[in-house]
Amino acid sequence: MDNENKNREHWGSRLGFILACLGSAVGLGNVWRFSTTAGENGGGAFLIVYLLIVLIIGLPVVLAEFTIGRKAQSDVVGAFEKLAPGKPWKIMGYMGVATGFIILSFYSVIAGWVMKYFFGYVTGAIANVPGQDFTSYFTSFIGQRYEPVIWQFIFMTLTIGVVIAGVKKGIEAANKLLMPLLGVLLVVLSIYSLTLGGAKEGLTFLFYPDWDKLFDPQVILAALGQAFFSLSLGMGTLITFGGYLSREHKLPSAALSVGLLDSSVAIISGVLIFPAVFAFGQDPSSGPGLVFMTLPNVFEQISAGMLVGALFFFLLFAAALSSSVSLLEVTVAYFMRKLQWSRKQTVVLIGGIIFLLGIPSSLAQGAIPITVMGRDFLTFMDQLSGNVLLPLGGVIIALFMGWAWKKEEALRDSDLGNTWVGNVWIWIVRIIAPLAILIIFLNKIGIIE
Ligand code: LEU
Repeated sequence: MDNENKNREHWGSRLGFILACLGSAVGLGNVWRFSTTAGENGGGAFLIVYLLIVLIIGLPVVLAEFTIGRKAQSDVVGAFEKLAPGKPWKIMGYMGVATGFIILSFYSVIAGWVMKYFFGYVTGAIANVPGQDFTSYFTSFIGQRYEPVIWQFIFMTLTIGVVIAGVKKGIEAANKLLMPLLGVLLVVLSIYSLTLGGAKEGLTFLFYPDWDKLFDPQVILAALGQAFFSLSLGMGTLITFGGYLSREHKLPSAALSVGLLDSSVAIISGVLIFPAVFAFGQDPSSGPGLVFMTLPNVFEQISAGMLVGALFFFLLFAAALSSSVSLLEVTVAYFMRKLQWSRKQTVVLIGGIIFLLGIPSSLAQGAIPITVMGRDFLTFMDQLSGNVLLPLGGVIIALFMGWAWKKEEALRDSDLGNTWVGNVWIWIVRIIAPLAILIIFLNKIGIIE
């Protein structure tokens, strides 16, 4: 073992590693993005396609990221430098670091809104919204100059705090607490939601299979995109986390657990949101606004609404925090090695820069009209990362695994061995995954409709 490896931080346990990856995967995206996309794309039919895609394309790429990370024992740039010295693959690493910066900058803005709502429910301030007009309440709040930035600052400070504490004492410990809590809250709230009288309609909306849509290319593309975003694939989060894993932990079952649990959380979130939305005659397809403008109406009308609202926004906050921690770690791991700085110094510097980069996203919601290519700054950053950088990263990672490694080494290093599953995996990362991802990519940037 060389010096670098000896001093390297590692997870305390295999469970800690799985929970940290799950924490990264389960985020703001699972709670509303899954429900909205499922609702718009045929409910049950979407669900079938989504689960197949997670299994056939998502999990193999998750396993590829884990394999690359554990083998290299480095950050996302270092991994490619180490495994393919002098080759251009490390461009992927730089792209991953840039994507971490970009996503976290606007993710922390939205997470700040979640915190504002959480405190609104805890203090009861939300009960006094004039005329229960949550649409005006939300739009006037995000349109302010200072308050949303202050919440974004608080959220970034918490993220920074967890990452400073390190891999084992910070990220692993936080997820060991947050993930089970999230699971319990999610189940309790969804059971409660099913008692509100909209269960039949809500579940039909979410699960009814519109069979015509099963082969609809639009549905397949939507499911592919959702799987990708939800599993945090394509920017090296899982490479970075795999880099803190020691040799004795088996990778395929870890990939399977993360994929299945992430999908379960998405489905249970749908079971929480839709029955409640239908029970109170709200619009299930109000998209991103669903959480901030529609659900408060629901909470307003139920007897323990303030408590349920507080629990719901706490759940969302916990999910967002564990994802933001993983985004910050991708960039911090790289700069710590590059600058040879301590973890603390690096986290404060990089976290501070990301906070500053997020300010235009916050201001662009009404305070100052900052637009890029006809979109407000937050939407631009969101689309640039989700629609361009993540899919492209996924293609490169799959191709790297499939073509830059000898087949025998790839099979050995992934722990799959020369089995039929191993061989299927190799062909998925060589051909099927890159091709499929390329199709979403081209579709999203509008080259194919
Ligand atoms: N997987 C996360 C989510 O669903 C997003 C990722 C970019 C950290 O919110």
